[in-house]
Amino acid sequence: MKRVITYGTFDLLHYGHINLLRRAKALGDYLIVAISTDEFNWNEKHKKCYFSYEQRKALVEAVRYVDLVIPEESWDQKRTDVHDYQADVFVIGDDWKGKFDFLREEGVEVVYLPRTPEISSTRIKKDLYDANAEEREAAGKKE
Ligand code: C2G
Repeated sequence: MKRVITYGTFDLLHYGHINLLRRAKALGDYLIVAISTDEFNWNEKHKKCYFSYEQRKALVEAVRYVDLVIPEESWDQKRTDVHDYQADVFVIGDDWKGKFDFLREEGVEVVYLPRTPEISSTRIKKDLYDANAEEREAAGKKE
C-alpha cells in the first residue's frame, strides 16, 4: 500500500485541483490531502477563503481520488505528518518546486507536478468580478 500526501487550500475547487489530485493518486494507492484551515490561510497565507475549512473538506472528500482529508495548521507539520500518516510520497504543484525537498531526509519521495495552466481561484474571482461589473453596467444602460 503506497501512501501519498499533498497539501493545499483548495478554495473554489476547480479542474486544476482535480488534475493535481488525480495525478497524485496515480502515484500510489491511498491519497491523504491536508487542507489549510481558515486560521492557517489567514495568518500564514493572507488568503481569505470563499468556502470555510469544513466546506472545502466536504468538497475534497467527495473527489474520487481522495481517501483521507486532514487539517493543515502550520507550515512545519509536514515533517511529522509523513510519519504519522506513513506517507511514502509527498506531491505538490511545481509552483512549490524545491521548497519541500527537505522531506527526502524523512525517507519520503518528493514529487512536484506541473500546474494546470490558466486556472486559479484568484483568476475565477477576478473573472466573476469583471463579468458582474459588465452585467451591472448593461443593466444600468437599460434603465
Ligand atoms: N494547482 C495546480 N494547478 C492549478 C492550481 C493549483 O496544479 N492551476 C495545485 C497546486 O500546485 C497545489 C494544489 O493544486 O498543489 C492546491 O493548490 P492551492 O489550493 O493553491 O494550494 P496552495 O495555496 O499552493 O497551498 O503547505 C502547502 C500549501 O498549503 C499549498
